[in-house]
Amino acid sequence: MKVKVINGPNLNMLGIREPEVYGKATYKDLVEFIEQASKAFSMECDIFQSNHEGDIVTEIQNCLGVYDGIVINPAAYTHTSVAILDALKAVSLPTVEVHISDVDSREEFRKFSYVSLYAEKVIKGKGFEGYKEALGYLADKFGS
Ligand code: CA2
Repeated sequence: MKVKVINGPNLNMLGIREPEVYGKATYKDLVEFIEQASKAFSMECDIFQSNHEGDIVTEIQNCLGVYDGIVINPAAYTHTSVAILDALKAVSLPTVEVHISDVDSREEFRKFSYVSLYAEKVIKGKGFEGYKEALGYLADKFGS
């Protein structure tokens, strides 16, 4: 199976600022972690990061007919973006939402997610392991 992993704004800053919230590992470390995890599940996996809402919408649209599932950490757009929710609904692919931090135990505004209105599974507060769990969920679903 083929999965697209999409990371939203500022996740490219991992390891550079706020290590107390997001850990010390860098975005490059995250990419390597996801690539290793996808190999362990014998999946094909492409990883995309953008700081721009429209680019994320386009990337989701381009998944149609190419990927079997999506793992997405929409970052701050989680809490604001109807456009990303609509794009996910439009392509209608199995989607897992991942958050590195436990958004429920942070500020009030992080408790609501537009993407959760579509995602079939949401993983919060498990650090990089959350991405592995998300890939494992899709691997189980497709029996890869
Ligand atoms: O916990 C997560 O994965 C989040 O999606 C991360 C977003 C935040 O807006 C969500 O509420 C929860 C923020 C990503 C920013 O990442 C940074 C990493 C290092 C330094 C600064 C920001």
